[in-house]
Amino acid sequence: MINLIQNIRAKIETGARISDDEALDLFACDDLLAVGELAALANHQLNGDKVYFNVNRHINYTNICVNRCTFCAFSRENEEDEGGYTLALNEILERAAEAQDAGATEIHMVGGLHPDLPFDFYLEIMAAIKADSPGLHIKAFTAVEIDYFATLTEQSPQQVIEELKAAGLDSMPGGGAEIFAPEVRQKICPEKISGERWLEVTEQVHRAGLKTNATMLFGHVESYADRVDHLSKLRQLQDRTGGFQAFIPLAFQPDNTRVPGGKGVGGVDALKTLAISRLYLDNFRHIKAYWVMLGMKVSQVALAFGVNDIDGTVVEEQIGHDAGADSPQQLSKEQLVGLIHKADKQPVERDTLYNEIKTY
Ligand code: V47
Ligand code: SF4
Repeated sequence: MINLIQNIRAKIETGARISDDEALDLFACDDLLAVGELAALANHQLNGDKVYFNVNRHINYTNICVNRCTFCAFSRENEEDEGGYTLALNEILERAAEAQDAGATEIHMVGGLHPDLPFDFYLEIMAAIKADSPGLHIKAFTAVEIDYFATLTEQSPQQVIEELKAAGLDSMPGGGAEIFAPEVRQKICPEKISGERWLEVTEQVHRAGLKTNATMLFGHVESYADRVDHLSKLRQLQDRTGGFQAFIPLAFQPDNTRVPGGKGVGGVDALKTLAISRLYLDNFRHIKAYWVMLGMKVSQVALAFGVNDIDGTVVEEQIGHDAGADSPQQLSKEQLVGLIHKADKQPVERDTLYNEIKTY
């Protein structure tokens, strides 16, 4: 164990890459603080003491979804199901305008794969938000939606991406990645596009000039080897495109879900996973703690475990809260700044593309 930590330290200090086997050994390592210290060192080399946050608003336009992933407590089969909804264009615009008035720089917009909404609806949303609230960066959809729109319109993903870009899409979040391994996907999201397809579509998005994030849903039925495989595929894609901005490990919330044996994530596993992500993904500049899923306390401690981004104000979150997340619905800018300061770090408000807006 001592050898493992010493070897990884030497690699971090010389900028050498850690191997898949070393990443697996780190997952098996009981010395959480040693792993965290290495991740903090790697992060410090990249980002110093800065911790980024942004002022944003999530909008989930519909929870009607043809996929019905077993880990998802948010989705409904149709509008008649209890809690099923689809927002009208004017409701989406109201939320975006409220966000802009509250100082937001970003709209984060994703939703279910609705069986009846036409592709034009999404183009209309993009164009209307841009016309109404031109200051907002629209970060929306994932490789899963792009593939769905391509099927819907009988076009290639490239054509769909170009149309969305022309209508106002500025970048994409990192959802839908889950765990790439096919055996795991079979259990948690059998109807969703394969991991291979997620990577392929994301590569096309990067080639079209849009930045995206990447996520990993962990703490359900996957093994450590599945996590390392997931990280490895992301590192390889990032080597080819450089299009990823942040990596966001999403801690599985088990309430109201249908994952057989899915149990959720403890603090130790969450911190170790964030730290190993920082160590392994040497070509990702940012590792983000998504406080909605991790909770406020683990997110704050994560800042000493290699994390340099703590997401945003969020305002209205459904996906995690429907699955039992006990975090607040939103945080104010002051709460985020306070949380970062108390971890002895430098809070920096950023825009979606990591341009610095203000240092606190
Ligand atoms: O793809 C669904 C996950 C994702 C559950 O890119 C769940 O900046 C935990 O991708 N427990 C959507 N997670 C959220 C997402 C995201 C969030 C914040 C920032 C960014 C970004 C992206 O939420 C889904 C899925 O992986 N999810 N159900 C659940 N029960
Ligand atoms: Fe649909 Fe996304 Fe939920 Fe899966 S995670 S059921 S694709 S909304």
